[in-house]
Amino acid sequence: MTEKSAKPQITSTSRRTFLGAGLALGGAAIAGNTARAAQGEDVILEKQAWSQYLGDGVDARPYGHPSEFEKDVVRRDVAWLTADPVSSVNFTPLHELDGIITPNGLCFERHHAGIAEVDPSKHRLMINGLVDKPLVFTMQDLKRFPRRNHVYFLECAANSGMEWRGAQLNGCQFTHGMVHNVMYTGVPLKYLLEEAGVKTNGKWVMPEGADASAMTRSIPMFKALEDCLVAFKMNGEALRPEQGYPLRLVVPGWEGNMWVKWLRRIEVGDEPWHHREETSKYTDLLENGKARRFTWEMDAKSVITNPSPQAPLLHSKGQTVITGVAWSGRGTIERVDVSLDGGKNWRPARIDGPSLDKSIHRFYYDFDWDGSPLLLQSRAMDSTGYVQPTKAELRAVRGTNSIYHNNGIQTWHVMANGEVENVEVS
Ligand SMILES: Nc1nc2c(c(=O)[nH]1)N[C@H]1C(S)=C(S)[C@@H](COP(=O)(O)O)O[C@H]1N2
Ligand SMILES: [Mo]
Repeated sequence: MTEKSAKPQITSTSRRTFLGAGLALGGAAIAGNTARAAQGEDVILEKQAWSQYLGDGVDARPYGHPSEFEKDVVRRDVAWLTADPVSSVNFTPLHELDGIITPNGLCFERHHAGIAEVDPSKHRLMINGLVDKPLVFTMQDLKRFPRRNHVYFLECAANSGMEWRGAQLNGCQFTHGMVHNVMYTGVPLKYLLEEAGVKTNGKWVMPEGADASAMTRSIPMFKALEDCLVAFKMNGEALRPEQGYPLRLVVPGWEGNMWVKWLRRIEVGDEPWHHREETSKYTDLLENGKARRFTWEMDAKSVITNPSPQAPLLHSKGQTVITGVAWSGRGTIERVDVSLDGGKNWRPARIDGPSLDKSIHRFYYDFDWDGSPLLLQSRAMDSTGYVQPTKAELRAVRGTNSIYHNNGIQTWHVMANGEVENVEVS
């Protein structure tokens, strides 16, 4: 590890737009910090209402909800990205989560035509096209096939897309929150294709959604047979309507757009369809005017979730936990490094919790903060040896016209008062 002393240049985001709730951290919250130890002693001696009265009974909450004190832990949208909420996106509150699983009610949502409210008794899955025997399955039919359980991340290819040209959104919820990590239960698509009998010239599949957008994408047959799932459960319970109830396609490690929700049909063909979502969208315009297409795999990426602009440090120095998430569409995360000085020096972080293929990994860096400003970064390396690039490295190859597939290293500027802002270093 070489020590360099040049001070990095910081390009700060404008602080005009404070997004969402939970950000109004005036001086008060931080200034009052030193008084907390003494105040804590008073509170331990006080008798609280909850120890003097009976609580709710087991009949009060047939479906559980978080504590009312957690009411700010919600998905949020960004006003200027939401011309119409039925064709928009909201973001996972990554800075409020820990471990690797995203709770069902906090998984970000991306809809092109709103949330379809599908009656499962009237829902069917058809397999047609280049097959020996076109089939139509009911939900009950699907549940008679052998099923599998897998934890996978889903990342929208547009995640961090607003940051291509510079630091913009103040919070990892907004810069990185188009990702969730869920345990799916479903039937391998391979079994259903085998049941229908794919003809020898069947080289592609086209999943179609039952929502009003009739979302369609072309997926090569090798991927369909390798690990795609037709899923009906998330984290043990039925899919949420937002996530495609009663049936969604799971396309591990590949861009979220291909994970068709409210899945109603899979057509088998001999070539890709070149539909809207794989031509005018989800292609990356390079500097020379050519576009990359079929950029299916999600490259290794990481972000520090705490501290971050929505989650400032509330103490002035001393024992401090830095934590974040890392994932790769090509396998597991082998290693995450953390920098406190904008990428000059790197130290290995500790990966904790399950290390699963194409799943989010949780990392920690525990250190003694001296109270001085920090330029925090994290850098992931996946099981193929691929290392997450800096934003400068990414722009050198891909230019600045892109929206999709921004996996560049994120920088958070932690100020001496504990507040954090989105910046870029050069
Ligand atoms: N039927 C259908 N499937 C869809 C979409 C949609 O609008 N309709 N959006 C896609 C996009 S762009 C993404 S990123 C993911 C988002 O999944 P989520 O809402 O579970 O986060 O679903 C994909 N599948
Ligand atoms: Mo997406």
